[in-house]
Amino acid sequence: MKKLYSALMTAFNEDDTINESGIREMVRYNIDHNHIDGLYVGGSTGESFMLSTAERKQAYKIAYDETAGKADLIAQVGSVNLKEAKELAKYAVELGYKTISAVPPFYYHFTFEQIKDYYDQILAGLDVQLIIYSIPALSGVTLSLAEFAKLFENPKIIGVKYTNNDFLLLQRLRSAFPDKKIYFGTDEMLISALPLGIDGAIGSTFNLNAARAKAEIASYEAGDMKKVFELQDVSNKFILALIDNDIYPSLKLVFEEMGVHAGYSKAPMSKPTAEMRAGAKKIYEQYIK
Ligand code: HMN
Repeated sequence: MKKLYSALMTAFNEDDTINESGIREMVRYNIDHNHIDGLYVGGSTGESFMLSTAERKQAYKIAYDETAGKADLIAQVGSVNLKEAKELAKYAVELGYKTISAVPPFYYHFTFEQIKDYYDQILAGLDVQLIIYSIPALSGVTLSLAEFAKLFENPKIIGVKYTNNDFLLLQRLRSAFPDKKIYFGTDEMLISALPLGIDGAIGSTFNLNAARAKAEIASYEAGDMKKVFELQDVSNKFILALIDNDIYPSLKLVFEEMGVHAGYSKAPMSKPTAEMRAGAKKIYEQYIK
């Protein structure tokens, strides 16, 4: 059965400090209402690359406590500061995370050897499994099939969170590595990834749209492609409306409409304007209510 993970958001107060109760409410909603298989903590959706090391640790801890074993957890520890990535990985493992994930080191156009060494160093001495976080559009790092093969030689590297619309590479990865886990990360293209044998999906919009995504996966498994298309079509209207309204703050605004106090996004992300609030209310009424 394919798994669905929500990419957990980090709730902030208006002054950009972490809002602990907001994170707890979103975790609970995912568990109690979405019956989600797992949470991806500290990724892009968590606005993690704007957090201090201490704040990233705080987010892992809150998510771990609130989940209380009721869903799988993956801690994204990647950082261009390798020392920070290692410290975060160690911390997550000490908390009890069984799986971590890491974006490749970015910004400086590192060589593949440097990228490989980064992963090996993060994993050295830790009893944990790792999922590569491949998101070329944001990280600027594209890994080839041959490079994935070299990274996968490390038995602790069990798969990839694939946020990339290169479906040829996705198909080649599935064919070459039937035993590695592949979690797809472009929610609006789930329909195209399902036939390529993904193990599941991890995404931001599942926080609010899990029921529709699960129904899409179930329809795919039942062979009902007409239904798969219809469900993806509604999901895409919802996702594109969120993107138009500024996705991360808007996901939180829609949560607020549902009575889940998800707080704010952190600057330089926008604080909601009256127009964004009105947009989110409309999205809620049209697609979620
Ligand atoms: C994470 O790292 O938190 C997310 O899982 C990333 C995830 O792949 C999302 N990508 C980005 O936010 C860049 C998607 O869920 C994305 O938000 C969605 O497909 C809408 O474009």
